[in-house]
Amino acid sequence: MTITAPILLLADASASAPLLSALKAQAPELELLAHSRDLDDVALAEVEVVLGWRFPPQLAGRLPALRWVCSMAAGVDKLLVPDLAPGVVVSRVVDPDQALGIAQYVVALAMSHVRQLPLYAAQQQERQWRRHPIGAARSRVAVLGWGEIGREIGRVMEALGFEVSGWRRDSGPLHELLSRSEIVVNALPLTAQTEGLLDAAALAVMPRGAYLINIARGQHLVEADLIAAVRGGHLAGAALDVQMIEPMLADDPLWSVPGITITPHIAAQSSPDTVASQFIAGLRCLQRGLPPPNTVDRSLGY
Ligand code: OXD
Repeated sequence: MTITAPILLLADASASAPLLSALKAQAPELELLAHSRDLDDVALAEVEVVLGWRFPPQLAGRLPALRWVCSMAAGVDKLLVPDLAPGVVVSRVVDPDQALGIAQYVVALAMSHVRQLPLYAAQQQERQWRRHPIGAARSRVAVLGWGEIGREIGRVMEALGFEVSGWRRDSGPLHELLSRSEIVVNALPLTAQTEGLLDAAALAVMPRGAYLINIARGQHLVEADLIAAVRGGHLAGAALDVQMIEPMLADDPLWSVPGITITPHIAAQSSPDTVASQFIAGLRCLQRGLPPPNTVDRSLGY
C-alpha cells in the first residue's frame, strides 16, 4: 500500500505544533493536514491515515478512504467511535518514557499520602511543629490494568517497598483484591466492561482509610460514589489525574473535597519525537503491506 494522500492530524493546538515539527524533521516528504472544522468532504475523502487521540463527533464517518488510525495516546477509547468503519486498523504509540512518567506520578501521590504530606502542609500553614508516629510504608497496592503502564507502576512501587498485586480482566474477582489493598491504582483501558467499575460497591470493599489513584479514565469511576466514600470517612482520599468531564468545570464538586487531589491529565504525555518516529515506522510497515506495531484489538478496546 502506498500512502500519498495527506495524513490527518487530530491533536489539540498545544500538542499540534511540536508534533508537526517532529514529523517534518523526521519525514519532510509527508503531507500533513491539521484538522479544522472547515475541512470539506472533498479534502476528507482523500484521507487514508489519521494520527491523533480522539475523533471529533461524526468525523470518522466522513473518511471513506480511511485505512489506519494511529493513536498518540495510550488509551484508544476516544478513537474507537461507532462511526469508524470496521476494516480500519487501529494501533497506538507505546512510549516507555510515558509509562515511567506515569509511574513517577503514582509514586509522588502515593508517597504524599503514606507520608502524610498534606497534614504537614496544613500544619505549616498554622506554624505548628508537631511530629506524628510514622514507619516505612509497606502498603498493599493493587494495580488495575497490567499492560505496559500498569507493569511499570508495579515495578517502581515494588522497588520502594510496597507489596504490589496486578489485576487484569482474567485475574479473578476484583472485589477480593480491592478488599485487601490499601492503595488502588487504576490503569485500566476504558471499555464497556470497565466503565463504572469503581462504583460504590467497589469502593465499599476497600479497607477503611484506603486511597485511590486514577491515571486511566474518569469514566472508570463513579465520581459521586467516590465523593460520598471520602466525605463519609471510609476512604482517606484519592488522586485523580483524569475526570469524567475534561476540562473540569469550575463548579465540579470534586474540586472541594478534602482528601481529593486533582491534576489536569498530566501524569505523563508521550514525547512528540517518539510519536513521530513510531508513526513513521508504522507507515513504512503499511507501505510494505505489514500491520503497524502495537495494533489494537478493536473488539477488546485495547
Ligand atoms: C492517555 C494519554 O491515553 O495521555 O490518557 O496518553
